[in-house]
Amino acid sequence: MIREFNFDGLVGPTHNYAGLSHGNLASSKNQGQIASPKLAALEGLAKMRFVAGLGIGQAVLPPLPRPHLRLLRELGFFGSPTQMIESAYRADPSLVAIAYSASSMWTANAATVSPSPDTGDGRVHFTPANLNTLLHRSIEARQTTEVLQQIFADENHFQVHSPLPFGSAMSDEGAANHTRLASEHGAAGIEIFTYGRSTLDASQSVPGKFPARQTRESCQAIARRHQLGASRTVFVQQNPQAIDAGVFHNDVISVGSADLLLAHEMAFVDQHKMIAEIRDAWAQLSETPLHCFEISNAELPLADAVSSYLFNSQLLKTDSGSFVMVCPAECQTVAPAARVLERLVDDEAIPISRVQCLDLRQSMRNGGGPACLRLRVVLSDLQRESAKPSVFWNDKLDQQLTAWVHSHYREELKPEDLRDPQLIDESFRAQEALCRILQLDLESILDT
Ligand code: SUG
Repeated sequence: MIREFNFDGLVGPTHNYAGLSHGNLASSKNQGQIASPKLAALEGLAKMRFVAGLGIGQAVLPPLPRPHLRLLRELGFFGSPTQMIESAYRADPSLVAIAYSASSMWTANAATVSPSPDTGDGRVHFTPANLNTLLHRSIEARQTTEVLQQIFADENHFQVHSPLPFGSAMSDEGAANHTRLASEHGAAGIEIFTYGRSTLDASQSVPGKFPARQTRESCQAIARRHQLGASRTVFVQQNPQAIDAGVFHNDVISVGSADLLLAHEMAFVDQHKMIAEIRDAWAQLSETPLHCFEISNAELPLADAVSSYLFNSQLLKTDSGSFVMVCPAECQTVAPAARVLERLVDDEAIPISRVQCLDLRQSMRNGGGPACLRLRVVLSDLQRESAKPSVFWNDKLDQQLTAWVHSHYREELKPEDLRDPQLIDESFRAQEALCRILQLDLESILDT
């Protein structure tokens, strides 16, 4: 059997609101707020528990160790970790926030993943994202590569590539800009790559208010590395108007899984043409229908799509063949979004049988909804058995992780708390304890 596993990022103990992501409206708006790392981590665990309870594959990825001391050293700070944090804080507190960022929780940005039914060599391919656009995210790339290599070590089944070369031309944000459609998870699929700009084609690179984080060239490179057939890949440009309205990743404006695709009408450039291209690619692969629905701007204005994060939902295909849609709780308070959800469930033509809103406010305040918090990996039984068993969800892991959060996480973290020397040890001790639970080798992940 071939199933989808949702690898959720555990929220790290230094979760905070530093306003580091220009173009991500929630991150800018909440800069300086008091964060609760404990609540954030517990909200994340509650989501995993819910998804696992539906019978969907669930697993975890660890937070990356923070502070990232190598970064501070590379920026010219020296001495003990305490000395480096203190001198960096005096030079510029935002450098400390960058070194401490818990942004690895958004594992939709960890990598792009192509499952074996799609790849030329029948292995699962991973390209860790270089996250080149923002410094606090770019420091994830090497550590994520190491984590994925430890979990998916068996080269008979998996290939974990290196991230694409750093530099603006190859900017890559991972699965947040990648959608896989297939009649069922185990069937051959089409992979839709979304990009904001092209470095070679100036007409696709009109500068906007906010950065376009993904390039067409990086998408093409990943498709080549993953050995995807040309007739089964579609490259789609994000609508620049949407990026300027706060759609910094495509998963803020469209979502797809298996044979269902939902997109806001302002998601893509030449949207009608692109949807026709997706339908054509689908028709060559499958005789079953592709359920593709566009939500109009009249029904859900772009600003409400961004504030509710409706498209950042998880579409989970259950054994019955219908979908459960896991949405952020904000969809209940943004009236047009609440009405869209009602319609999606009521409409017989749309295979969504249930909507579940979950409270993920701690992550949402940094622009990370349910879909941002997970990386989808489709695995056969044999592949599942070949991956590291200790990262897969079960009741025991749930209890261990819950206890771990309660004993290592602060209730509150203010921006100035990042200067507190005790946080360094606290954070690394939490990481050591977690690596023992997940049986990961911390030394190799540290990237010192
Ligand atoms: O890259 N926020 C993340 C949110 C990522 C959401 N992921 C997806 N859409 N898949 C980002 O903008 C904010 C950190 C801060 O401001 O402290 C941040 O990095």
